[in-house]
Amino acid sequence: MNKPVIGLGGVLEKAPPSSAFPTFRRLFTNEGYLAKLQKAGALPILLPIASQADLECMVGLCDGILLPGGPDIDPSFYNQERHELCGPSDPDVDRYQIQLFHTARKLNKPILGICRGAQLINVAQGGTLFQDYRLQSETPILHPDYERWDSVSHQVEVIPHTILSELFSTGCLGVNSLHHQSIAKPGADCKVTAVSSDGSIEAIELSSGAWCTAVQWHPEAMGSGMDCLFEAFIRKALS
Ligand SMILES: [Mn+2]
Repeated sequence: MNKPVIGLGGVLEKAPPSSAFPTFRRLFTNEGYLAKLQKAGALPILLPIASQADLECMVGLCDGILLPGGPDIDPSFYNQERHELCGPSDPDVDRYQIQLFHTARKLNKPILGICRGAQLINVAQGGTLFQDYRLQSETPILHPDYERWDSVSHQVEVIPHTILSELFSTGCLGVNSLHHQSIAKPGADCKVTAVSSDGSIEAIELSSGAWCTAVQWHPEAMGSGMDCLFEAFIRKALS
């Protein structure tokens, strides 16, 4: 069987003091994404920051693009002043991943967004974010629930007639929750596909172009019940 190549937009981080090269910046991703993609039959590769021409060549070699979790997007990308509850950002990574998203759309590649990836897709489409989940609701549920990082933290209502509702044949899905920001105003063509009980947008899909679905939770950290999301992505990458 042909194995599709999935390009990942990495995150930049300064190497920790314990590293042999503590002053270096590194591009990395977490193993969970790679493991789930490999389990679904894909060949994952990490894509570096590059010129537009080189990025188009690299994305052209890929059958799909995964936009993973990571730090908060700089609020300037959605025309807001930084709120005190907003976490640290790296505008270089934001710019690179937004460029990667637009390049993948231009080349009609399927895209899976996870956590920050979902927020990034929304921002790239002109939407906005809540800079902290407590700014959305006066009675929020705990979205940064790090104790239950790999198990169900809260339920989401899955909107009918969406990619998610076809994949998970249930209107109510238990998900983990490791985010402190969330989608506020959906961007162009961003259709909301899941919401939590406090009104937080937990998933979107794009209503135009190639298959693009994005979730606010972390399916790569959950059990095999979430594998169908990666399998659906890989089917689209193969088609
Ligand atoms: Mn949540």
